[in-house]
Amino acid sequence: STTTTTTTPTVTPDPEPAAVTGTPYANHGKLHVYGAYLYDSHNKKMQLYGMSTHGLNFGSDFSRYVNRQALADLRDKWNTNCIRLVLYPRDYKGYCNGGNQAELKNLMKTGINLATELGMYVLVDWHVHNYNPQETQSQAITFLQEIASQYASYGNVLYEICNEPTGALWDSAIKPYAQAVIPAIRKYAKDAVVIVGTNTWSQDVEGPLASPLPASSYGNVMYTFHFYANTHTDTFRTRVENVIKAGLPIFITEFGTCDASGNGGFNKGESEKWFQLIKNYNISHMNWSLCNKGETASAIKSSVSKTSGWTISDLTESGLLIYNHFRSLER
Ligand code: IDC
Repeated sequence: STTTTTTTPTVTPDPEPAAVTGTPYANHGKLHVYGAYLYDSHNKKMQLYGMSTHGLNFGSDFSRYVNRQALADLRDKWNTNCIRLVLYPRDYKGYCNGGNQAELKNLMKTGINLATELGMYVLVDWHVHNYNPQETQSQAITFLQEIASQYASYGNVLYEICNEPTGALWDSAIKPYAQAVIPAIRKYAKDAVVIVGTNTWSQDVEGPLASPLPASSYGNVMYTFHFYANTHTDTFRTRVENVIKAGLPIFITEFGTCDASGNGGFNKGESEKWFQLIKNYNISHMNWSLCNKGETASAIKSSVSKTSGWTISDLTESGLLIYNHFRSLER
C-alpha cells in the first residue's frame, strides 16, 4: 500500500558540515539533477564514482572497510569522490532479517560521518535484492527517514532507495514505492538526490522512461542501471544510451567487471567498452565491491587482510582495472 503511517523522528538534525578545502565536496557542493544529467553547484556536469562496500550486515569482514584511512585512500590514492554504503534489508542478518538494527544504523552513520569529514559524497543504499521493494517499504521509510532527519542539510548524502527490485513492475510496484519513500526522505532532506532502482536487477530503465516520477513533485531523482561486464554487453549499452538520449537521468550505482553472479568471468574488454559509454555520457558509477571475499568482483585479494593502505599487489585483477580507471578520471 502507498499509505504508510510513520512517526516523526525526534533527532535534532546535525548542522551542515563545513566543506574541507580541496575535497570533492568543497569543489562541487550540493548536486542537482537536470534533464538526463547530474550537475554540481556551479552548474557543471558532475560524475560521481568510487567503490561500493559489500553488505555491511554480513559482518566485520565487510564492515571493517568503513574506516577513516580506507576512505582517505579511496579519495586520495584511488582518486574517487563517492562511497556507497550497502545495507541489505534481507539476506544474512539484514536490517529486517535479524540484524542488529542499532549497530547497522550506527555503521551507516559512521560511514556517512567519515565521508563527510573527508569531503566525499556518499550513497545510502537500501539494498533490496531480488524482490519487490514494497515488501520492505515500511522499514525503508523508517530507516531512510531517520537518516534524512539527521543529515537533512548534508549536500553530500544521496539516497538509493532500492538497489535491485526484481519481479516488480515499474508502474504497479516500484513507482508507488518511490512515491511513498521519497516524500518521507524529502520531509527532511528537501532536495537531496534520490536514486530509484528499476525492475530486473536494475536493468529495465524503460519503465521510468515511459512513466517517470512527475518532475513537479519529484525533482532531483535519478534511476538505477547496473551492469556486470561479462553478462551485460552491447544490447545493454544500447538500452542505456537510448534512455539517456531520451532524457532519463541514469546512475550506475553498482557495476562489476565480471559475471552477474559476482564470481568468474573477469572481462577487461567489455568493462572498457562500458567505461567509454560512461565517459561519453558522464554517467556516475560505483564498483562492486570493496572487500577481500574470494570472488572475482572483490577489489582486494583474499590473502590481504589490510583494511587500508593497499598497494598495487594487494589488488585483484578487477581491483587493479578499477583503480587505474578511477585514476584516469577528473575528480
Ligand atoms: C552478491 C555478493 C555475494 C553475496 C550475494 C548475497 O557478491 O558475495 O553472497 O550478493 O546476496 C548484484 C547485487 C549484489 C550481488 C552482486 C553479485 O546488487 O548484492 O552481490 N550483484 O551477484 N546485482 C548484480 C550482481
